[in-house]
Amino acid sequence: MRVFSDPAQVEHAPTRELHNGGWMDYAEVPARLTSVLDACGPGEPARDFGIEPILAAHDPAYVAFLRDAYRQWRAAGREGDAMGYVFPIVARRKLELERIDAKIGAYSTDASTPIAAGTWDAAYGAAQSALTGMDAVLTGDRAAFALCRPPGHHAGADYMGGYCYLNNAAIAARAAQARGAGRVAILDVDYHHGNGTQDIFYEDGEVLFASIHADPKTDFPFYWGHADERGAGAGEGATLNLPLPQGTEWSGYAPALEKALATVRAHGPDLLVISYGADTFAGDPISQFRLHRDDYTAMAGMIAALGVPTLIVMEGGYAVDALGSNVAAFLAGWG
Ligand code: OKP
Ligand code: ZN
Repeated sequence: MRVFSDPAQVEHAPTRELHNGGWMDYAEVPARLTSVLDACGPGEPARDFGIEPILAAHDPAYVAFLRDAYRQWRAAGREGDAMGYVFPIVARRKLELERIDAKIGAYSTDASTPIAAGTWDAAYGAAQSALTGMDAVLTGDRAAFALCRPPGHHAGADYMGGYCYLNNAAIAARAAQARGAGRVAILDVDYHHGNGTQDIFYEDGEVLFASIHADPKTDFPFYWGHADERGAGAGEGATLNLPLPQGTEWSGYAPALEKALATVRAHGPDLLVISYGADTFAGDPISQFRLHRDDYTAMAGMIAALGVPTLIVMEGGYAVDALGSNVAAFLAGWG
């Protein structure tokens, strides 16, 4: 399977995140990328499809903010990574804000998504990796792997959050639709619910969003991913959330996957996008499922059996030393 990434993706290196009332080392480290490249081979560089396909999934004012935020942060005299400390729940879009802190708060959901010097270039490169992988699938590959970093599934049309800035899976799905793949299914198997992806397609009946994740009653992102969220308007019924308890092993995971795959099959997709997170791994430092390396091959085999052209997009996975072999085990499911 072809593997795509962009060299700029390693230049995103925030130093810390706010969690449990204190500063923690940032878990979404550049070594994640090199761990996968070491295990899967160097792959191929992403091509540049420009800003347009990014704007098909994201609000232009948000993209402009993201692009310029670090410069504004430095211009305000700040050191280190840009991070917000006030998060509005009302009037988010209507205000003409000036101070960088106010803008960051208006465009983020949390304090675990800092903007560092290399953030924009890395997020842009990750989106281009997803677009390049999508191009491979649309031109005949039965599957391709976009080694995206930073990840994307917590980013909405106009907000960042959960280590995510641009929604790589959503950008690729929109690009596929623009090129004629009308019906798309996005299956999110990261440990965390893909709230940004869900949000972008919530009222879109052409794009199915199905997700298996830790119950948001106990896990980030808390406010999305509950079983009663099923889409709205034309998208009613095209969102499927299957939350599972902490401690879930393959024996509990596999039935949920069967259910998600039955829903994908019923949707009749021309194309499948997998948001793949290896943070369901038993050894993951920030997550609480108990899957093992061989489970990823079984998981992928079940997905590949659908016989639908598939783009795999990298999301989370924080056990850095095991990440490469977990990803390789997943890709091996396509044979
Ligand atoms: C991103 B992805 C632990 C805090 C965790 C953010 C989790 C983001 C996960 N240091 N908060 O879905 O893997
Ligand atoms: Zn995750």
